[in-house]
Amino acid sequence: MWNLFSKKNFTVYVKTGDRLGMGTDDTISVVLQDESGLRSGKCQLDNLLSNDFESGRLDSFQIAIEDGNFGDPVYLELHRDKFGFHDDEWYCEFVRVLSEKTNQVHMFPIHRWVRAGCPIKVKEDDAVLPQDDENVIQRQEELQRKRDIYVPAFKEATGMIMVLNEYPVGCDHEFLSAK
Ligand SMILES: [Ca+2]
Ligand SMILES: [Ca+2]
Repeated sequence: MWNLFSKKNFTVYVKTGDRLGMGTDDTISVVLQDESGLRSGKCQLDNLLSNDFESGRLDSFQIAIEDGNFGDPVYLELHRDKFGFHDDEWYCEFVRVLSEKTNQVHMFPIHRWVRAGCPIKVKEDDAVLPQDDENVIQRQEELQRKRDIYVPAFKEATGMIMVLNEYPVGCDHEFLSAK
């Protein structure tokens, strides 16, 4: 029973994309889930007096999970909630979680824009192909969103150079390499 009284401490590292506009001042939170399905609460990542999640930064945060039975995280949910009226888009490269108890590092690749109110759920070391993606609906929504962005822009663009210039930085990688 002693386990119930020992918190689990984690250090959460978050890498923000390094191009202009990729940083945010919105509220960022994570939910961790272990292999037995236990979920942490929504942990807000916020360092006092620090401007977190700016372009190119690797920020680190300490979080504690009260439930001592919580194991090591295998799933991660990443949330962005608007801080003000402005929708401050954020591009996250990855989240890495260090368990202080086991000294294990858990890597959660993100490599995408995180939409306000639409949490991204990723599995540890997730490198699945699109057709094997467990989060099919999420993937479809992303594709639809890309179409919404790209289609009107293509009509107006006169060539690839202009196309590249007109897109939000970071959105173009998957799309262009998939062609
Ligand atoms: Ca931004
Ligand atoms: Ca910030």
